This record gives sequence, C-alpha cells and structure tokens, in this order.
Amino acid sequence: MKLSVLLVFVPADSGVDGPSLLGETGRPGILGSLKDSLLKNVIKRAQFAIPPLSLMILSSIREEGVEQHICDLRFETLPLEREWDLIGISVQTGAVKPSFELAALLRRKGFRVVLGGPYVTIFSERCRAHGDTLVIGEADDVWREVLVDLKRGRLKPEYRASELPDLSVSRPVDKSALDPRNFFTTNVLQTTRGCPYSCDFCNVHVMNGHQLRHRSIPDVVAEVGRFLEKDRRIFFLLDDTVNADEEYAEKLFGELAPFGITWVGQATTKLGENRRLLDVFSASGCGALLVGIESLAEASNRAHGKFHNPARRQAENIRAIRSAGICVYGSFIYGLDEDTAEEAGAIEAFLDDTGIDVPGINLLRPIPGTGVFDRFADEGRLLHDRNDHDAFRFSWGQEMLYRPKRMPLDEFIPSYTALTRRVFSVRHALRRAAAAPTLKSAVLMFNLFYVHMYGLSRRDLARQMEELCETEGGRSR
Ligand code: B12
Ligand code: SF4
Repeated sequence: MKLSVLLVFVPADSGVDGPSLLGETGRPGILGSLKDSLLKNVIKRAQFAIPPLSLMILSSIREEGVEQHICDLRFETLPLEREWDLIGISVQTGAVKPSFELAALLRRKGFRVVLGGPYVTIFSERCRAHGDTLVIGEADDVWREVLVDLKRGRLKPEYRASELPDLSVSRPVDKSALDPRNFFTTNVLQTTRGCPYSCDFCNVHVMNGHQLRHRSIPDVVAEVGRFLEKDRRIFFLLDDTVNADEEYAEKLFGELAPFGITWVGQATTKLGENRRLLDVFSASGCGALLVGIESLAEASNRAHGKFHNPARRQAENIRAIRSAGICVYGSFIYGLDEDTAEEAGAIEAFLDDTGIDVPGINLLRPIPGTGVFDRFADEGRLLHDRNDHDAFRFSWGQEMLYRPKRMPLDEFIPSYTALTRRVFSVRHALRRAAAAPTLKSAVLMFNLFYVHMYGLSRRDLARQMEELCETEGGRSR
C-alpha cells in the first residue's frame, strides 16, 4: 500500500481570502451574508483563485510508494476522513496563526505535520514547536529526501536546502494532485526565480536570492504545451519580473507565440522602452501586466531601496505598454517615507494621464523579515510589538501598521481614504473597462471588486482612527 501525503495551503483570515472578516463588526445580517457569499464566489472565480505553485511543484516529485494530494483550504475542505501518513502545510506570512492552529489540531489528531514555505524559511525558530518536521528554504530538491525518509520511517526534525536549487534542471510539473474545477485556471508557472533588486519592503531577494535563476526555455515551452492539453484557460506567470532578463524573455516568449495562449504576469515598466520585447510579449498573448510603481516621488522610492524604475519615465512607459495592446495593473504604495499629502493628488493625475486599467493603491505592509520592518521597529514607528507577528494583519486588510514619516496618522488616513473613495468608484470602473486595450470584462470585474474592497478598507481605517483617538487622547501622531 502506498504512503499518502497531503499538502495544504491555508487562507489568510482577511482580504482576498475572506471579505466578511474585513471591517465587519458583529454578525452580518441576511443581506450582508448574501453579499458576502456572492463576493466569496466572485473571489473564488477571480484571478486570485490560482493554485499554489509551491505545492504543485512538490506534489510533482515522484517517489515510488508515495502518493501526494493538494488541499487548498481557500476553496476546499480538509479531507480528514482519510488516513494521511504526512501532512505538509505551506506557511505564508499573511496566514501564520491559522497555519499553526491547523498544525496543532492535526497533531492532536495524531497526524505527522511538516511545515515549509516563506515564513518557515525566514523564521524557522518561531516555527519549530509547531511542526514535527521543518523544511527550510526552497524545497524543489529537498522534498524528495523527506519522502524517502518518510518511507524509511526516519523523518528528521529539520531539512534545509544547502543551496538555492538550479532551476535549469528539468522538473516537470504535473497537475494531477489538483481538482481543476476549484480554480480560475490551473495554468500557473514560473520561468525565473530570484530578484536582482533590493526593495526594502519585499523579501523575495532574501528568500530566493539576488541572482536571477532561469528555467531552460525548452522546459518552459514543453510545460506550456503539456498544460494546454488539460486546461486551455489563461496562464499566470508568477515571476516577480518577467522582463528581468530581456534577452531570455525575448527568446522564450518568441517561442510561446505559436501556442496562441493568453497570459498575465508582473513586469517593470522598463518594458515600455524596449519596443522589440513589447511586440514579442504582445504576439505571445500577454493580456495584462502588474507593474510596481510604488511612489511617484523619486525620493520615496530611493528611501525604500527601489532605484530601477525612475518615476519620471513611468508615464511614458505605461502608455507604450498599453498601446501595444497590454493592460496595465499599476500598483502604488501610498505612505512611503518621503511621501507627503501631495502624493494623493499626484496619483490621481497620473491615473488620468496614463489610463492605467486597474489601479491598486496599497498601504505599506511592513512584513517581518524585510528591511523596512526592522527599520520601522528600530525607529519606533510600528503600531504593534515587533516580536508579536500575529498582532499585524498583513494580508489585504487595510488598517495602518506603522506611522508614516512625513505625515501624522490623523492627516495620512483621511488623505488615503479620500483618495481611494475618488479612484474606486463604479463610474471609474466602467470608464476603465471601456478604455482597456483588451480583457475588458476582467478589467471591469477587478475594478468593481476593488470598489467593494476599498470600501471595507475605509471602514477599517475609520475604526482605527477612533481607536487611536481614544488610546492616544486625541493625538494620533
Ligand atoms: C502568487 C502569489 C500570491 C497569490 C497566492 C496564490 C497562490 N495560490 O500561490 C495571492 C495573490 C493570493 C497572494 C496573496 C498574498 N501574498 Co503573495 N505572492 C505570490 C507570489 C507572486 C508567487 C508565489 C509563488 O508561487 N512562488 C513560487 C513558489 C515556488 O515559491 P514558494 O511559494 O516560496 O515555495 C517554495 C518554498 O517556500 C517551499 N514551500 C512552500 N510551501 C511549502 C510547503 C511545504 C510543506 C514545504 C515542505 C515547502 C514549501 O518550497 C517551494 C518550492 O521551492 C509571491 C512572490 C514569490 N516570488 O514567491 C508573493 C508572496 C509570497 N506574497 C506575499 C504576500 C505578502 C502576500 C499577501 C500577504 C499580500 C497581501 N498584502 O494581501 C497575501 C497573503 C495570502 C495568504 N493566503 O497568506 C509575499 C510573502 C512574504 C512572506 N514572507 O511570506 C511574497 C513573497 C511577495 C513579496 N514581494 O514579498 N500572493
Ligand atoms: S518588489 Fe519586486 S523588484 Fe523589488 S525586490 Fe521585490 S521582487 Fe524584486
């Protein structure tokens, strides 16, 4: 009989994974519940409902005598009626508490639990008590060792990847551990890993290194062909910067053009300066790109270690990307260190000027393990104890977690909420969808979803303002 392994992805308790908990006070009424279940359904069917690539990679590692299954708790229930020889949990920073609670429940029921993922990689000591085994680092190669030891009945308390895996080695991903009906698409892949940049609010470069590691082009091309046999839906490329190596990207996407797929990914706006690569992206079926604009104030981006896309070139580059027929999701962070209240007006004017199809105006989430978290903690600017990671809500909830440098909270919060009220309106959603160069219905859906989500964020922030006034006697500085 085969040994069976279950790999679990845990939802965060707010934001895209659970709108009801965002800003709701008390129990929602019938209308509230209806709206909530409708929204959950929209989310389930929306772009966020992609399967976890990490668990797809691990479950594709074939070891004789072992079978592996994936359970994505955002969309499935835990199949505990079965006996599992090992249960692996992917611990993401937005969902540490529910992950540890799940691990405790499973261990009480007698299951052996292995923990891995970004949080385990960065904070292994904090995880040690919560699992029987920890896997630290990228597990593409180490996971086989775990499975072999499981078969021998000799699981170790800890496995650590001695080096970052060489991605040019072929590791075909097989999606049989997934139920495709649960997802918006199952066509999820990465062509590169690692990031040459060092933005201080991000920890990709901490976890995955500064050197960009490439998969082999024939491998990616073969994977796209294989994926298409079972699922013809849209492709999500999870690379942090799909144009980080322009030469590689030009060759790869040139070879993908004949498949006739539609794909979305993340890029830097530098793409707008490379006409040839833009044309290749467009011919290969690129429908939308998320670009990190962060602040329009150059000094703010510099203060956070982001140097690679100067604000002054952003508008022109975005216009070039859109005129190549590719939608732009523009991601801003309002409240970076040199931002003043003028940034709000600058963002609004920039949106009008460039026609960005889907704006995301985020509040900075200082995530433990990033440079910005440590710096804010040292400067006394975090609103919670630096050692109590559970006190912070990192996922897409929207109360403030820190004090901005150039604006007191009682100036910043009203400025931010007034901005999101103006930017995320039904009128703007309709207008953006009508003007989108492609994928008009997705642009409409995303914008309408944000009308709702930013509304919840405003409620969170209003409540936080009240609390701050109470606890700080009217001083929210
Ligand atoms: C796609 C994605 C999402 C999707 C997730 C959907 C999905 N099904 O994956 C969505 C949009 C929902 C999302 C949401 C969020 N995300 Co996100 N996301 C990503 C992104 C771009 C790719 C993730 C990925 O697939 N990576 C590739 C895989 C192969 O790498 P991996 O996940 O690290 O897995 C490897 C190891 O960690 C390990 N491993 C992972 N799990 C397990 C489990 C076991 C048992 C074992 C043994 C090993 C293991 O082995 C894997 C193979 O080597 C990353 C950026 C990145 N480069 O990773 C950000 C990233 C993971 N997200 C991040 C954040 C902050 C969030 C949010 C909190 C954002 C927000 N403010 O709401 C939420 C949290 C959601 C949640 N439930 O917790 C941060 C996480 C930082 C951290 N330290 O955890 C990242 C790194 C982005 C960043 N720039 O900082 N995200
Ligand atoms: S935010 Fe993007 S560009 Fe900056 S370090 Fe992270 S992955 Fe790299």
